[in-house]
Amino acid sequence: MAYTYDPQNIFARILRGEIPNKTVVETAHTLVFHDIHPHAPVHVLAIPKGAYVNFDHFAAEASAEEIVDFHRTVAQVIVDLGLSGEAGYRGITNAGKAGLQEVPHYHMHILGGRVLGRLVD
Ligand code: DGP
Repeated sequence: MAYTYDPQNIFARILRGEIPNKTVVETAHTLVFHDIHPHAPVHVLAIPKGAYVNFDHFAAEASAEEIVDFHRTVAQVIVDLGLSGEAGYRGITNAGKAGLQEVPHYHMHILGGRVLGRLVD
């Protein structure tokens, strides 16, 4: 599969420091920041720093180091924000047209802080 990445997408611009963000944590390969339109008391976005359009692009082409860094960072944020264990959370990634993806840079939404609705459609 050939993936086309738009370097002008909003998250690329955030990574270049052209648009401000409320950072939760930044590592060598990953940035986690607060969603501008939160759908829950906790709603953060985790993105790899590399130029990947969606999950399947990231999983297919990122290095093992990037993939491990991303997931370990997300796991630490889940703990640090008090979502681990009983509290709970939801991790979601939208891709393409069917997934209603708005920003074409791979991101995982992490939501928590309230009981979330069921995924119905
Ligand atoms: P998605 O539909 O999965 O592509 O969701 C994109 C999310 O990105 C959406 O929840 C709103 C958020 N978002 C869009 N623009 C910005 C921005 O400039 N800053 C931040 N922090 N979040 C943004």
